[in-house]
Amino acid sequence: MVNKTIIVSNRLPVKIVEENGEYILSPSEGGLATGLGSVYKKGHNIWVGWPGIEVPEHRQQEVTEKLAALNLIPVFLTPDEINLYYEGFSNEVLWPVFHYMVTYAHFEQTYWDFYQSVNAKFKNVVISHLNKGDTVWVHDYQLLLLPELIRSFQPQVTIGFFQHIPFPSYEMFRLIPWREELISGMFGADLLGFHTFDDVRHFLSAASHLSTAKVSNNVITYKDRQIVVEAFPMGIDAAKFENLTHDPLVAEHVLSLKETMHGCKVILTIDRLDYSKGILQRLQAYELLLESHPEYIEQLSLYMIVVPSRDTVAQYKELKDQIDQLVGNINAHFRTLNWLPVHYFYRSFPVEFLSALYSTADICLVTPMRDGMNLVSKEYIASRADQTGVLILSEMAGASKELNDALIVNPNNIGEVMRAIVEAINMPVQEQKTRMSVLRGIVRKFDIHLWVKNFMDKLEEVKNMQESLLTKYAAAEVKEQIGIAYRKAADRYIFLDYDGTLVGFNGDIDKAAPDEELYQILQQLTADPGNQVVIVSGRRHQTLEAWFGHLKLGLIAEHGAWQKHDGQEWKSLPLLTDKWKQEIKTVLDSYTDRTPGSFTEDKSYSLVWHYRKAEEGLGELRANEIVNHLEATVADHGLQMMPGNKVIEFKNIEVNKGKATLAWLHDHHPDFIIALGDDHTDEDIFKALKPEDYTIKVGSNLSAARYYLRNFMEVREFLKTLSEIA
Ligand code: GDG
Repeated sequence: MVNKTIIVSNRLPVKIVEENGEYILSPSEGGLATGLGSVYKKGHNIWVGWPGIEVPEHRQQEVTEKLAALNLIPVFLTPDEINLYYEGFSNEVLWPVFHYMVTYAHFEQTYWDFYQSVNAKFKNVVISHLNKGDTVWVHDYQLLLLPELIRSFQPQVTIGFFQHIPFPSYEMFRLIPWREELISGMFGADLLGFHTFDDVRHFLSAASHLSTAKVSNNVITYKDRQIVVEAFPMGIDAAKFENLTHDPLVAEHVLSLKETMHGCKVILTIDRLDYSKGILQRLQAYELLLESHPEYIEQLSLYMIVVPSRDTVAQYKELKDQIDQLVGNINAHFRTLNWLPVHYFYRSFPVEFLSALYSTADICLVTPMRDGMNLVSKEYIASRADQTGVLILSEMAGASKELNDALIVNPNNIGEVMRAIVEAINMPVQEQKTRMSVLRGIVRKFDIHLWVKNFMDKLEEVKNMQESLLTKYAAAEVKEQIGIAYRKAADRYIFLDYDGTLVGFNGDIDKAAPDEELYQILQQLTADPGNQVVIVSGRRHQTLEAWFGHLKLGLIAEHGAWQKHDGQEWKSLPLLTDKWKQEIKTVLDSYTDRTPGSFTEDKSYSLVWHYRKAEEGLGELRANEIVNHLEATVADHGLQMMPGNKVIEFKNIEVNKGKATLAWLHDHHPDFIIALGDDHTDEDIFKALKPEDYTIKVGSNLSAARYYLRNFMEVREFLKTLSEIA
């Protein structure tokens, strides 16, 4: 069986109309459809989605067959489903909240019920075509639950998810009554893609607040699976827009447009009717311009296309009325006998006409209040074959993160938008060209084809990473294999980290004392004369002495600054200095004063700033500030700064658990070495040891260690088993 790729989105990339009782299909030419064409049109690949019209049951078979010829698979939806899942939950809950327009949201229980049942309906269609090795790529906010629904049916399948609209900050997202369910739904994917890094950050923040998943950088570990979250800024079919500029039909449109505009400078705006697009505010900026700069009267034309959308919904109808009214007012107020300030069209046009508009417009004004990406801005750039033209772009559009050479504005700042228009009108051609050629380079390079490739390549990479890490879990066979090596050996070294490895974490560092079970395990291990057991910890030597001084153990404290061999005295590393401590401590104390729950631990040769008990998020924020603040000081003193598990540690560069472990082994060649640790300071041990030694990371499978165990309970079980081997 050949593996295939299944694309899933709310809408199929096709337009179906019924003419004289016959269904006529015309494939969509949108950018996404073109980009994904290279995927779903190949081999056995398919695209699953709603065909966009209501099809009576007795004719569904016929439509299904017609679509199958285009590799498209329909999910038929009833009017109720469209109304409640699509118009309702998707467009009246998710759309407004994700665009920071929460006052437009209606949190209706029936919307949610239908959102769940329609996502399940999509799942049924997908799984009826799904085989084990297939890849599924789910698109957008209408299908947030689908990844998990598919995964629960087929756990090994590869699933990618891309969201085309913004992901809001956690404070917005948490308002949704069904927020946890939405996050778990998305967790079904292996790769979650957003347009910008800000969306990624917001998603990771929501994920860490709303689930028990472990979030580290952009990798989420959830139910023993890694989910990668990445930004993939979507591009357009740039070549198509370039080629259109040579189309004779486009040239014809350009001529007639120029005639209509009577030599005025043309400002173009194109949007779907939506409150997120900032259409009213843009009109206000234009009105302000005409009021405060009467010299531009009869010199400018605003060409405004609003594409009809969702106008049966009350809020959209109201917006449409407001736009009509404002355009009417501006035209009534400023028009002259020969000149109309706003040319407004509430309709859509063929792409050749759009291309002509892009070519004609001196300025393209794109000022959404929020936009996932915004493709109009990129299409304008791709259409500027002669490198002139000025793009004014809202900083709230994802595209502003890439298109830095546009004039970037805050769309709420009407005065700033107006000033940007003035700047654009007066921008010298040479500057226009300098900016436009940079913008064109970006739009051409990062086009829709590269976007599809980057996403698919990353998805494959994530799957490979998961598989390579999967083999690292110290499952029963691995433990057995280690057990056999242990039994064969007569001279064994066992290096054990303490916090997080032998005991769980405690908010209060003094409370994580060893318990009876741990003492028993250690006693049993050390009772074997072939074993040399060494605790390698970041803790103070006094603490290790109090807890373990009475046992037959080797002790390494403060990451190696102090060592004690069984039956001997504590010794510190020679030539260490602690002169730097006061300077760093003063800075840390100033952060502690501003971060309730944090404190500084003072060890002989290191300082540790702890924030486990600080408010979630605030601790991380301060930790980042500290890192930035002290970077230079740390370098000056030859120190190292190590961010760890809710701590930042400052210590001399020579002090390192890896070096300490090697020093301990100096001149010894035992026939069995094992090291277990959970923290990234333990990574130094894993890297210092030889590849054939046994190294086990605790709590995560992202490590230089050979294997991992899930938590300290598993470590204890494992050590117990070893200690019982005769
Ligand atoms: C969502 C996100 C994200 C417009 N008028 C006509 C027409 N269009 C085409 C444009 C452009 C597309 O529609 C609009 O794309 P946008 O990106 O601006 O906006 P959304 O539809 O809201 O899309 C958005 C996008 O997903 C992709 O991820 O960028 O942020 O909201 O391609 O050319 N096309 C034709 N006639 C028109 O009159 N033929």
